[in-house]
Order: sequence, then C-alpha cells, then structure tokens
Amino acid sequence: MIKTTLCEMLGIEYPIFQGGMAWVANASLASAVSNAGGLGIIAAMNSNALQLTEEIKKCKALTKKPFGVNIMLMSPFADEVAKVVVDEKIPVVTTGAGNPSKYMQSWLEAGIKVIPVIPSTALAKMAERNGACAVIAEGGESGGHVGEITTMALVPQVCDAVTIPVIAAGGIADGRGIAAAFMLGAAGVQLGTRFLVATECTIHQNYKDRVLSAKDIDTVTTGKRLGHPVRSLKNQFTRDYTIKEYDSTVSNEELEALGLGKLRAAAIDGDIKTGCVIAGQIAGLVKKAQSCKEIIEELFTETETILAGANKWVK
Ligand code: TUI
Repeated sequence: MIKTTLCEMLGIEYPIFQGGMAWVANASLASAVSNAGGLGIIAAMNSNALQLTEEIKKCKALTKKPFGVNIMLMSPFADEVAKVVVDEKIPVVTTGAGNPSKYMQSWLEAGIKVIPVIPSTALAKMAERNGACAVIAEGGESGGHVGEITTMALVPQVCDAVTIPVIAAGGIADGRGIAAAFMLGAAGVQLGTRFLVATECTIHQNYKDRVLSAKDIDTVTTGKRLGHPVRSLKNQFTRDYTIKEYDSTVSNEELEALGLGKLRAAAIDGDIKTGCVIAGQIAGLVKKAQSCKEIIEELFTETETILAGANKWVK
C-alpha cells in the first residue's frame, strides 16, 4: 500500500484529499472519504457559523476518522467560520481563493494543521513562512476558481520552492494522474471531480449525469474580467455569461449578479442549463458512479500498478 509522509502527519491511510467543493462537500461525502481512508473535507463555503457547526456535528456522528474543513476566503462568512474550526477542534483546515495569513496564528495556536490551496510559488513560500504544514498546488485544470498555471508546470516548481509536503490538485482522476503527481514531487493528491459522482455525494442526479457524459473539451472558464475565473461545464449559463463578459456595456456589478446562486441552482436544484455546473477538465475521464471506498481503492491499485512499471510504452 502506498504511504507518504502525509499519512503519518494527518493520521490517514491513503495520501488523498477530497476537495472542499461548495454546495457539494457536506458531511455525507466527507465522512465517506474519511471512512475510506482518505481525508474528507467539508466545504464551509456557503455556510455561516451555525450551519457549519451543524455539518461538523453530522460528520463527527458519521466517522471517527479525521476530517478537514475548507474555508473559502472570499466568503462573507470567512471570519465566523474561522472561529468554528477552532471551537470544534477540527484537525486540518484547507483554505482557498485567497491568502489565509490573518487567521494563521489563531489556527496554529489551536493546534490546527493548516494546508492552503496556492496557485503560485510565491504564495506557497508565504504559506510555509506563516506555518502551513503542507500546501495544495492546484493547477488551472481544476473546477471552480482557478489560477493560470497548469498542474504539470505548477507542482514541480512549488516542490522546489518549499520544504513542506506538496499536494497536487487539478486534472487528476485516476491512478495515472496520481502516479504522475508523485513523479512531479508531490506527497499526495486532492481530487474533486471524481468525487462528484460518488454514491455518497448528495448533489442532484442531473449534475452527476452531466459530469458522467462530459467530454474532454466540455469545460470553460468564465469570470476572468472580474479577476476570478471559474471553470465549469459549458451550458446556457456559460454561453450567456461569456457574451456579457465581452460586452463593455454590461457593468461588473451586473456580471457579478449574473453568477449569484448559480452553483446552488445546479448542485441542489439540478438546473444544469442555467446553473453553474462546476467540474474540472478531467471530467471526460469520469465514467462511472462508485462508492468513495471503491474510488479510493481503485485509484491506489492503479497507482501501484503504474509505479511498478506497468506503463505499456516504457521499453
Ligand atoms: O477556491 C477554489 N475553488 C473554488 S472557490 C469557488 S466559489 C467562487 N465563486 C466565484 C468566484 C470565486 C470563487 C469555486 N471554486 N480553489 C482553490 C483555489 N484557491 N484556487 C485558486 C486559489 C487561490 C487564488 C488566489 C488561492 C490564493 C490566492 O491568493 C491570492 C492573494 O494573493 O490573495
């Protein structure tokens, strides 16, 4: 079985995180991933302090294994949920969409292991200086809010820039991707898109079906004009948004308003036409629904086979 330094550091069996996806990563999904030996992560994203506390309690009832919470730093509730993770003694916090510096001291004093998502070497170095125990280097292949650099280019550069373990994210959905991440120097991986179709993932079936039918070129980013590009599956929403994004008569405020509530519409209500169906570029590889346990075991069986030299092209 593949073990890395991350397993020991976090008390997990497999060096894999489930991404803290907004409107997706709830107690059901996070507990299933943790019970399967990975690190399940609850997304605080759309929750206020009370809602996050409830979700954490549900997760604690469903697993005795460690799980994490992801704090989306652009969330209007970031300050209040930052306190919840301390009160609830969450062992691991990941952050996204910003710089977590202002919360680091209180989290570290509470004994929380902090693992920020970073899209550049500069932010990785800053995270290490501020006490992060690892970083998640997320390439632009990912779903959701994305940076410019691809996983292939970002991961080895981040590995050279810091001494703490690096977790690779973006464009990984099978054992080939995990093996490649190890080759680039990563100590673990974070997957989002593959877990969207997990049986324990409670999003609307329409969303899951859309991911299962996705092809390689089906994702697009929108929102670059506002400085926050978001990758999702092409649909009526992305077409309308793109037209308005390139129309100078449309104000930034109008554009912001256009995106409001669209992820919830897709994930909860199943509106995959005018909602924002977030998924990464690797969606085209995701072809079957499985339990989190099946997904994780299959991923690492494949990884082991590949790392043992079973690549058919190698002479
Ligand atoms: O955060 C994500 N993925 C997300 S967040 C999200 S919700 C959202 N909706 C509309 C606009 C923006 C967000 C949906 N998916 N992944 C982690 C991630 N973090 N990707 C990129 C970053 C990031 C970007 C800038 C991390 C740090 C950062 O720092 C900038 C700075 O200097 O503060």
